[in-house]
Amino acid sequence: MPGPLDEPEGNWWDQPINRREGMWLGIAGIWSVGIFGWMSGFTRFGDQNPVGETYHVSPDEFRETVQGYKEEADENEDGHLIPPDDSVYIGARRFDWDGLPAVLEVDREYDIHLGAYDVQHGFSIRPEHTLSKQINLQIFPDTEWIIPMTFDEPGTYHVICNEFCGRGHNGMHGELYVEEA
Ligand SMILES: [Cu+2]
Repeated sequence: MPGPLDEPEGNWWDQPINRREGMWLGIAGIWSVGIFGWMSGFTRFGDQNPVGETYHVSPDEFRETVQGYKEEADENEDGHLIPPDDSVYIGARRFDWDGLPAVLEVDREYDIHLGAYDVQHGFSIRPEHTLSKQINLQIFPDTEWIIPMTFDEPGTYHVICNEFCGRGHNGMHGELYVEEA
């Protein structure tokens, strides 16, 4: 009996295709075209895509904006920031989050302004009771990204960097406390 590495015998390369093989090739072809269409449909109709506007801003400018926001914001008894209005500013830097921890109200729509002071960072928000559930975004220096966001469940949300940014990356952690109004 020939082994798997032995060449098959006879003229095996120009046999006519049989009915089953043709059927499966057809199914695979239709499936390929279908998922290709699905892919472009996802970017057009899916509401899972990141939204919001982006602006060009220098890291220093953005740092100053966050500083101004922090001075305007209130603090609760634990020293956590309470945004003065619907705008929340978060600056990513090696290796912490400027503007966190912050306290937000449940069911209120905020504009989350994201930016980085130095290198590219990842922005992942995970509810404490379901850490595997997450939103996952990228933050770039030179870009301010404004994302409308509403938290529909109160609780503690962990903010972690998920883009390797240097030696302290694994400790880059902040918190959002979502509370009843
Ligand atoms: Cu990082």
